[in-house]
Amino acid sequence: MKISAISIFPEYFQPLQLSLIGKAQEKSLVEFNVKDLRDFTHDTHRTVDDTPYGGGAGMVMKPEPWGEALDQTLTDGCDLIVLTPAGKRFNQRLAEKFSQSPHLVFACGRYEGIDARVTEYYRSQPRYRVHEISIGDYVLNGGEVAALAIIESVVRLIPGVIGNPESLVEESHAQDGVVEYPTYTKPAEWRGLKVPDVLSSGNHGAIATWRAEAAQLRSQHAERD
Ligand code: JET
Repeated sequence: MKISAISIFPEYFQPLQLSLIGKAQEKSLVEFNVKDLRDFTHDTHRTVDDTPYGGGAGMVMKPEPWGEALDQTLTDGCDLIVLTPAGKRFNQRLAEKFSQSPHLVFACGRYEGIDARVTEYYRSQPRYRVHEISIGDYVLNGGEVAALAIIESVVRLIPGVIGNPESLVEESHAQDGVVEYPTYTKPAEWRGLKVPDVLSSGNHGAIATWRAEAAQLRSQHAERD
């Protein structure tokens, strides 16, 4: 899979060289291509923003640098992902869908957002799929951190990236693709707190029942939506 990102802070993507994702790149399972939006400006100040039509606070990202950057980055059949708090909420189902794509392109906006004609224009091009995506109901200074979260969740689903694919199988059987029961390791007692006896019983049926009940209790306590 190819993953491109366009940002005025390409250094944000440095952590992709670390750990499992760095290894995936070394194994050529994924190829990253990060571009600086300012490289697609033509004025001496490398301007990427301007004042909003209609007035109001803050600055809006100009469409021309985005158009040039995207024209030089998008490929036929790719998925363009625009990070925005107004987008569709990202979840494991979308991570699985994006993991099937040949090429993901992340557009990381800043300030008060990107001129709305940019997504409008690329949506009108049938060779691309455009997704406006939010990672949650809060405001970030830019899309970079949201893109990193999505990239991590997608890349770990690419076959060969995770050493033990059993853990992916276990997750996909669980609700929303997440192991929701509490987990324990040694020691059997820590600060007066004991590991539930059933987990050392060797009775796999009883363990499965206990985990299902514990997951149920946990989901009642977790705040959802
Ligand atoms: C975000 C994503 O804050 C989030 O996304 C980054 C961001 C910040 C500021 C402006 C912006 O503009 C995007 C745009 O797209 C058309 O205009 C994006 C919060 N949850 N998920």
